[in-house]
Amino acid sequence: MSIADDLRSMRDDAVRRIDQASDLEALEAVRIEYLGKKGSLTAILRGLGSLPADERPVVGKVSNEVRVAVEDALSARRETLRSARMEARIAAEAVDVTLPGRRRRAGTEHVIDQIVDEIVETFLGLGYTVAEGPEVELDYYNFTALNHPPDHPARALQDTFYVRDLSGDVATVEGESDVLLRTHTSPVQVHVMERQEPPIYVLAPGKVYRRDVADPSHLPQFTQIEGLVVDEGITFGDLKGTLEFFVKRMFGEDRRVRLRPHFFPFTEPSAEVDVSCAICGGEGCRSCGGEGWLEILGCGMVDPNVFGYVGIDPERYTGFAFGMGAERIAALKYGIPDLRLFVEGDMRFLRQF
Ligand code: 2NM
Repeated sequence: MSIADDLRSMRDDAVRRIDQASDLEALEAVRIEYLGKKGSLTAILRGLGSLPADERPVVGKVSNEVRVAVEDALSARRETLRSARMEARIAAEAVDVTLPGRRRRAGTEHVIDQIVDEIVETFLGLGYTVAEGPEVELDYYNFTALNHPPDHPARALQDTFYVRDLSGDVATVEGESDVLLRTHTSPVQVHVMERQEPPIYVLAPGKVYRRDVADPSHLPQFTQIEGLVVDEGITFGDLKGTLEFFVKRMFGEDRRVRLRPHFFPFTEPSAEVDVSCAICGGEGCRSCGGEGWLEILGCGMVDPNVFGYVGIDPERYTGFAFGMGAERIAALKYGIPDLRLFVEGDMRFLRQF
Protein backbone atom coordinates (compact mmCIF):
# COMPACT_ATOMS: atom_id res chain seq x y z
CA MET A 1 0.00 0.00 0.00
CA SER A 2 1.19 3.49 -0.84
CA ILE A 3 1.32 6.49 1.50
CA ALA A 4 -1.47 7.98 -0.63
CA ASP A 5 -3.68 4.92 0.09
CA ASP A 6 -2.90 5.25 3.83
CA LEU A 7 -3.89 8.90 3.66
CA ARG A 8 -7.19 8.10 1.92
CA SER A 9 -8.10 5.45 4.47
CA MET A 10 -7.19 7.89 7.26
CA ARG A 11 -9.56 10.38 5.60
CA ASP A 12 -12.38 7.83 5.42
CA ASP A 13 -11.92 6.92 9.12
CA ALA A 14 -11.82 10.57 10.09
CA VAL A 15 -14.95 11.50 8.08
CA ARG A 16 -16.88 8.52 9.50
CA ARG A 17 -15.97 9.42 13.06
CA ILE A 18 -16.77 13.07 12.42
CA ASP A 19 -20.23 12.17 11.12
CA GLN A 20 -20.80 9.99 14.17
CA ALA A 21 -19.73 12.62 16.74
CA SER A 22 -22.79 13.05 18.95
CA ASP A 23 -22.02 16.51 20.30
CA LEU A 24 -19.67 19.44 19.86
CA GLU A 25 -17.32 18.21 22.58
CA ALA A 26 -16.92 14.77 20.92
CA LEU A 27 -16.38 16.50 17.56
CA GLU A 28 -13.62 18.67 19.01
CA ALA A 29 -11.93 15.55 20.41
CA VAL A 30 -11.89 14.01 16.91
CA ARG A 31 -10.52 17.23 15.39
CA ILE A 32 -7.66 17.26 17.92
CA GLU A 33 -6.89 13.61 17.20
CA TYR A 34 -6.32 14.37 13.48
CA LEU A 35 -5.54 18.04 13.15
CA GLY A 36 -4.35 19.09 16.63
CA LYS A 37 -0.69 19.91 17.34
CA LYS A 38 0.04 16.24 17.93
CA GLY A 39 -2.62 14.96 15.48
CA SER A 40 -1.94 12.10 13.08
CA LEU A 41 -2.68 14.12 9.92
CA THR A 42 -0.66 17.04 11.24
CA ALA A 43 2.31 14.70 11.69
CA ILE A 44 2.10 13.56 8.08
CA LEU A 45 1.75 17.11 6.74
CA ARG A 46 4.83 18.12 8.77
CA GLY A 47 6.81 15.12 7.47
CA LEU A 48 6.29 16.02 3.78
CA GLY A 49 9.57 17.91 3.64
CA SER A 50 11.62 14.83 4.50
CA LEU A 51 10.05 12.64 1.76
CA PRO A 52 12.12 11.65 -1.31
CA ALA A 53 11.77 14.37 -3.99
CA ASP A 54 9.91 12.10 -6.49
CA GLU A 55 7.16 11.16 -3.98
CA ARG A 56 6.66 14.66 -2.68
CA PRO A 57 4.29 16.09 -5.39
CA VAL A 58 1.79 13.20 -5.28
CA VAL A 59 1.81 12.69 -1.50
CA GLY A 60 1.72 16.46 -1.01
CA LYS A 61 -1.33 16.80 -3.27
CA VAL A 62 -3.21 13.88 -1.68
CA SER A 63 -2.47 14.92 1.88
CA ASN A 64 -3.71 18.41 1.14
CA GLU A 65 -6.91 17.00 -0.37
CA VAL A 66 -7.34 14.80 2.73
CA ARG A 67 -6.84 17.84 5.06
CA VAL A 68 -9.45 19.85 3.12
CA ALA A 69 -11.88 16.88 3.16
CA VAL A 70 -11.45 16.44 6.95
CA GLU A 71 -11.83 20.17 7.58
CA ASP A 72 -14.95 20.34 5.40
CA ALA A 73 -16.45 17.35 7.22
CA LEU A 74 -15.63 19.02 10.56
CA SER A 75 -17.36 22.30 9.66
CA ALA A 76 -20.40 20.56 8.22
CA ARG A 77 -20.82 18.42 11.32
CA ARG A 78 -20.16 21.41 13.61
CA GLU A 79 -22.93 23.34 11.88
CA THR A 80 -25.36 20.41 12.24
CA LEU A 81 -24.57 19.95 15.95
CA ARG A 82 -24.76 23.69 16.66
CA SER A 83 -28.17 24.06 15.12
CA ALA A 84 -29.41 20.91 16.90
CA ARG A 85 -28.21 22.38 20.19
CA MET A 86 -29.96 25.68 19.43
CA GLU A 87 -33.20 23.90 18.47
CA ALA A 88 -33.12 21.97 21.74
CA ARG A 89 -32.52 25.15 23.73
CA ILE A 90 -35.33 27.02 21.98
CA ALA A 91 -37.67 24.09 22.64
CA ALA A 92 -36.64 23.96 26.31
CA GLU A 93 -37.06 27.70 26.84
CA ALA A 94 -40.23 28.04 24.83
CA VAL A 95 -42.94 30.22 26.37
CA ASP A 96 -46.50 29.78 25.27
CA VAL A 97 -47.53 33.38 24.81
CA THR A 98 -51.10 32.29 24.14
CA LEU A 99 -51.57 30.99 27.74
CA PRO A 100 -53.83 33.20 29.87
CA GLY A 101 -51.94 35.45 32.33
CA ARG A 102 -51.91 34.85 36.09
CA ARG A 103 -54.09 37.55 37.61
CA ARG A 104 -52.37 39.56 40.35
CA ARG A 105 -54.72 40.77 43.03
CA ALA A 106 -54.11 44.43 43.79
CA GLY A 107 -53.63 45.23 47.49
CA THR A 108 -55.82 47.74 49.28
CA GLU A 109 -55.13 50.07 52.17
CA HIS A 110 -55.85 48.35 55.52
CA VAL A 111 -59.36 49.20 56.75
CA ILE A 112 -57.95 50.79 59.93
CA ASP A 113 -55.67 53.06 57.90
CA GLN A 114 -58.69 53.97 55.77
CA ILE A 115 -60.60 54.95 58.92
CA VAL A 116 -57.63 56.99 60.23
CA ASP A 117 -57.35 58.76 56.87
CA GLU A 118 -61.07 59.52 56.85
CA ILE A 119 -60.97 60.98 60.38
CA VAL A 120 -57.78 62.94 59.66
CA GLU A 121 -59.36 64.40 56.48
CA THR A 122 -62.43 65.52 58.44
CA PHE A 123 -60.32 67.43 60.95
CA LEU A 124 -57.89 68.81 58.35
CA GLY A 125 -61.02 70.36 56.85
CA LEU A 126 -61.62 72.14 60.20
CA GLY A 127 -58.08 73.59 60.19
CA TYR A 128 -56.35 71.02 62.42
CA THR A 129 -52.81 69.78 61.70
CA VAL A 130 -51.46 66.27 62.36
CA ALA A 131 -48.74 65.62 64.96
CA GLU A 132 -46.78 62.42 65.59
CA GLY A 133 -44.46 61.28 68.35
CA PRO A 134 -42.55 58.25 69.65
CA GLU A 135 -44.30 55.00 70.63
CA VAL A 136 -41.62 54.49 73.29
CA GLU A 137 -42.23 57.30 75.75
CA LEU A 138 -41.29 58.60 79.15
CA ASP A 139 -43.60 58.17 82.11
CA TYR A 140 -43.43 61.96 82.43
CA TYR A 141 -45.12 62.56 79.04
CA ASN A 142 -47.48 59.57 79.20
CA PHE A 143 -48.71 60.06 82.80
CA THR A 144 -47.18 62.80 84.98
CA ALA A 145 -47.71 65.81 82.69
CA LEU A 146 -51.21 64.45 81.98
CA ASN A 147 -52.13 64.90 85.63
CA HIS A 148 -52.00 61.21 86.62
CA PRO A 149 -51.14 60.99 90.35
CA PRO A 150 -48.14 58.76 91.26
CA ASP A 151 -50.45 55.95 92.41
CA HIS A 152 -52.87 56.06 89.46
CA PRO A 153 -53.91 52.48 88.54
CA ALA A 154 -53.07 52.91 84.83
CA ARG A 155 -49.40 53.20 85.91
CA ALA A 156 -49.47 49.67 87.38
CA LEU A 157 -47.22 47.00 85.87
CA GLN A 158 -50.35 44.99 85.03
CA ASP A 159 -51.70 47.77 82.80
CA THR A 160 -48.67 49.34 81.10
CA PHE A 161 -45.72 47.85 79.19
CA TYR A 162 -42.53 49.16 80.79
CA VAL A 163 -39.25 48.94 78.89
CA ARG A 164 -36.56 47.11 80.90
CA ASP A 165 -32.76 47.37 80.78
CA LEU A 166 -30.40 44.38 80.46
CA SER A 167 -30.48 43.70 84.22
CA GLY A 168 -34.29 43.41 84.08
CA ASP A 169 -35.03 46.67 85.91
CA VAL A 170 -37.43 49.18 84.41
CA ALA A 171 -35.32 51.47 82.21
CA THR A 172 -35.15 55.13 83.20
CA VAL A 173 -33.86 58.24 81.44
CA GLU A 174 -31.42 60.38 83.46
CA GLY A 175 -32.46 58.35 86.52
CA GLU A 176 -35.72 60.27 86.46
CA SER A 177 -38.54 59.07 84.25
CA ASP A 178 -39.44 55.43 83.52
CA VAL A 179 -39.48 54.31 79.88
CA LEU A 180 -42.70 52.74 78.62
CA LEU A 181 -44.85 52.04 75.55
CA ARG A 182 -47.34 54.90 75.32
CA THR A 183 -50.84 53.91 76.45
CA HIS A 184 -52.50 56.77 74.50
CA THR A 185 -51.34 59.41 72.01
CA SER A 186 -51.84 62.24 74.54
CA PRO A 187 -48.05 62.47 75.15
CA VAL A 188 -47.77 63.69 71.54
CA GLN A 189 -50.02 66.59 72.51
CA VAL A 190 -47.93 67.33 75.59
CA HIS A 191 -44.89 67.66 73.28
CA VAL A 192 -46.90 69.95 70.98
CA MET A 193 -48.02 72.16 73.89
CA GLU A 194 -44.42 72.35 75.20
CA ARG A 195 -43.07 73.74 71.93
CA GLN A 196 -46.03 75.58 70.39
CA GLU A 197 -47.91 78.63 71.65
CA PRO A 198 -51.71 78.59 71.30
CA PRO A 199 -53.77 78.66 69.17
CA ILE A 200 -53.35 74.87 68.90
CA TYR A 201 -55.63 72.71 66.73
CA VAL A 202 -53.96 69.34 66.44
CA LEU A 203 -54.80 65.70 65.77
CA ALA A 204 -52.59 62.85 67.06
CA PRO A 205 -53.16 59.46 65.39
CA GLY A 206 -50.96 56.46 66.13
CA LYS A 207 -50.40 53.07 67.73
CA VAL A 208 -50.78 52.67 71.48
CA TYR A 209 -50.15 49.74 73.84
CA ARG A 210 -51.95 48.36 76.87
CA ARG A 211 -51.39 45.16 78.83
CA ASP A 212 -54.77 43.69 77.92
CA VAL A 213 -55.53 40.17 76.78
CA ALA A 214 -57.06 40.32 73.31
CA ASP A 215 -60.80 39.64 73.31
CA PRO A 216 -63.73 40.81 71.14
CA SER A 217 -63.53 44.35 72.57
CA HIS A 218 -59.84 44.71 73.60
CA LEU A 219 -56.50 44.65 71.77
CA PRO A 220 -53.08 44.98 73.47
CA GLN A 221 -52.03 47.21 70.58
CA PHE A 222 -54.52 49.46 68.85
CA THR A 223 -54.78 52.72 66.93
CA GLN A 224 -55.81 55.84 68.74
CA ILE A 225 -56.81 59.22 67.38
CA GLU A 226 -56.83 62.12 69.76
CA GLY A 227 -57.65 65.75 69.13
CA LEU A 228 -56.61 68.84 71.09
CA VAL A 229 -57.71 72.46 70.83
CA VAL A 230 -56.19 75.25 72.94
CA ASP A 231 -57.21 78.84 72.24
CA GLU A 232 -58.73 81.88 73.91
CA GLY A 233 -62.39 81.43 74.83
CA ILE A 234 -62.75 77.72 74.00
CA THR A 235 -65.86 76.28 75.72
CA PHE A 236 -67.55 72.94 76.31
CA GLY A 237 -70.03 74.06 73.62
CA ASP A 238 -67.17 74.16 71.09
CA LEU A 239 -66.25 70.61 72.07
CA LYS A 240 -69.84 69.37 71.70
CA GLY A 241 -70.34 71.11 68.34
CA THR A 242 -67.05 69.72 67.01
CA LEU A 243 -67.93 66.17 68.04
CA GLU A 244 -71.45 66.40 66.59
CA PHE A 245 -70.00 67.57 63.28
CA PHE A 246 -67.50 64.71 63.33
CA VAL A 247 -70.00 61.98 64.29
CA LYS A 248 -72.54 62.98 61.63
CA ARG A 249 -69.79 63.16 59.01
CA MET A 250 -68.47 59.74 60.02
CA PHE A 251 -71.69 57.81 60.66
CA GLY A 252 -74.41 59.79 58.84
CA GLU A 253 -76.50 62.95 59.30
CA ASP A 254 -79.37 60.99 60.86
CA ARG A 255 -77.30 59.87 63.87
CA ARG A 256 -77.59 61.64 67.22
CA VAL A 257 -74.89 62.33 69.82
CA ARG A 258 -75.14 62.01 73.60
CA LEU A 259 -72.61 63.02 76.28
CA ARG A 260 -72.47 61.28 79.66
CA PRO A 261 -70.38 62.60 82.58
CA HIS A 262 -67.18 60.62 83.10
CA PHE A 263 -63.74 60.98 84.67
CA PHE A 264 -60.32 61.30 83.00
CA PRO A 265 -57.24 62.55 84.87
CA PHE A 266 -56.34 65.09 82.16
CA THR A 267 -59.74 66.72 81.60
CA GLU A 268 -62.29 68.42 83.85
CA PRO A 269 -65.14 68.13 83.23
CA SER A 270 -64.93 64.90 81.22
CA ALA A 271 -67.50 62.97 79.25
CA GLU A 272 -68.05 59.82 77.27
CA VAL A 273 -69.74 60.25 73.91
CA ASP A 274 -72.36 57.89 72.49
CA VAL A 275 -73.83 57.73 69.00
CA SER A 276 -77.43 56.63 68.49
CA CYS A 277 -77.82 53.05 67.28
CA ALA A 278 -78.08 52.83 63.50
CA ILE A 279 -80.67 50.05 63.71
CA CYS A 280 -83.17 51.37 66.30
CA GLY A 281 -82.24 55.07 66.36
CA GLY A 282 -82.04 55.13 70.17
CA GLU A 283 -85.06 52.98 71.10
CA GLY A 284 -82.99 49.96 72.12
CA CYS A 285 -82.69 46.77 70.10
CA ARG A 286 -80.64 43.55 69.93
CA SER A 287 -77.91 45.21 67.85
CA CYS A 288 -77.07 47.77 70.61
CA GLY A 289 -77.73 45.45 73.54
CA GLY A 290 -81.02 47.23 74.31
CA GLU A 291 -79.25 50.50 75.07
CA GLY A 292 -80.11 52.48 71.92
CA TRP A 293 -76.65 54.10 72.17
CA LEU A 294 -73.09 53.02 71.36
CA GLU A 295 -70.01 54.48 73.05
CA ILE A 296 -67.50 55.90 70.57
CA LEU A 297 -65.13 58.31 72.33
CA GLY A 298 -63.99 60.14 75.46
CA CYS A 299 -63.48 63.88 75.83
CA GLY A 300 -63.32 66.85 78.15
CA MET A 301 -61.93 70.32 78.90
CA VAL A 302 -58.16 70.22 79.41
CA ASP A 303 -57.40 70.29 83.15
CA PRO A 304 -55.53 73.51 84.13
CA ASN A 305 -52.93 71.28 85.86
CA VAL A 306 -51.91 69.97 82.38
CA PHE A 307 -51.40 73.56 81.21
CA GLY A 308 -49.23 74.06 84.30
CA TYR A 309 -46.85 71.26 83.26
CA VAL A 310 -46.39 72.59 79.71
CA GLY A 311 -46.22 76.31 80.55
CA ILE A 312 -49.52 77.48 79.04
CA ASP A 313 -51.30 80.25 80.98
CA PRO A 314 -54.64 78.78 82.20
CA GLU A 315 -55.95 82.29 82.93
CA ARG A 316 -55.66 83.23 79.28
CA TYR A 317 -56.35 79.90 77.50
CA THR A 318 -58.84 77.06 77.73
CA GLY A 319 -58.96 73.91 75.64
CA PHE A 320 -60.75 70.69 74.89
CA ALA A 321 -59.47 67.24 73.98
CA PHE A 322 -60.98 63.99 72.81
CA GLY A 323 -59.78 60.49 72.05
CA MET A 324 -61.07 57.42 70.24
CA GLY A 325 -59.96 53.97 69.12
CA ALA A 326 -59.90 53.57 65.34
CA GLU A 327 -60.60 49.81 65.57
CA ARG A 328 -63.70 50.50 67.67
CA ILE A 329 -64.92 53.16 65.21
CA ALA A 330 -64.38 50.75 62.31
CA ALA A 331 -66.21 47.95 64.16
CA LEU A 332 -69.23 50.22 64.75
CA LYS A 333 -69.22 51.60 61.23
CA TYR A 334 -69.12 48.16 59.59
CA GLY A 335 -70.87 46.04 62.23
CA ILE A 336 -67.81 43.91 63.04
CA PRO A 337 -68.34 41.86 66.24
CA ASP A 338 -64.68 41.23 67.18
CA LEU A 339 -61.76 43.72 67.08
CA ARG A 340 -59.26 40.87 66.66
CA LEU A 341 -60.40 40.46 63.05
CA PHE A 342 -58.66 43.75 62.22
CA VAL A 343 -55.21 42.53 63.34
CA GLU A 344 -55.17 38.83 62.51
CA GLY A 345 -54.35 39.33 58.82
CA ASP A 346 -57.04 37.03 57.39
CA MET A 347 -57.22 38.31 53.82
CA ARG A 348 -60.73 36.91 53.32
CA PHE A 349 -61.85 39.41 55.96
CA LEU A 350 -59.55 42.34 55.08
CA ARG A 351 -60.25 42.26 51.34
CA GLN A 352 -63.88 43.21 51.97
CA PHE A 353 -62.94 46.83 52.67
C1 2NM B 1 -59.27 61.07 75.74
C2 2NM B 1 -60.33 61.55 76.52
C3 2NM B 1 -60.24 62.82 77.07
C4 2NM B 1 -56.88 63.91 75.88
C5 2NM B 1 -56.36 64.87 76.71
C6 2NM B 1 -55.23 65.31 76.08
C7 2NM B 1 -54.28 66.35 76.54
F1 2NM B 1 -53.06 66.10 76.07
F2 2NM B 1 -54.65 67.52 76.09
F3 2NM B 1 -54.26 66.40 77.85
N1 2NM B 1 -55.10 64.65 74.92
N2 2NM B 1 -56.14 63.82 74.82
C8 2NM B 1 -58.08 63.11 76.08
C9 2NM B 1 -59.12 63.60 76.86
C10 2NM B 1 -58.18 61.86 75.54
O1 2NM B 1 -59.27 59.84 75.15
C11 2NM B 1 -60.27 58.93 75.47
